[in-house]
Amino acid sequence: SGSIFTKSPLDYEMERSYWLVIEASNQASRPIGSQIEVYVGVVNVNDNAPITEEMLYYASIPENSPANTPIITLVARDDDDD
Ligand SMILES: [Ca+2]
Ligand SMILES: [Ca+2]
Ligand SMILES: [Ca+2]
Repeated sequence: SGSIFTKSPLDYEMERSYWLVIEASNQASRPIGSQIEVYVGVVNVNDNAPITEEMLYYASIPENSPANTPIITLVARDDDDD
């Protein structure tokens, strides 16, 4: 038996999956072994904050403005794929 561990943190945005070739053999003087492939999928987590063009936005709106009055439009990019 054996277990597979990560050597370092994985990054979904860099590599989404791995095909590993696992080889096992006995300890005979003439070892007999075989291989199997293992698919490892990396699950995306929300590890990137959104990036906007400005660090800070100021907006103003007249009091008593009706509901659904647009206040500000900004564009953000997020390095988390999907
Ligand atoms: Ca990442
Ligand atoms: Ca994110
Ligand atoms: Ca991510």
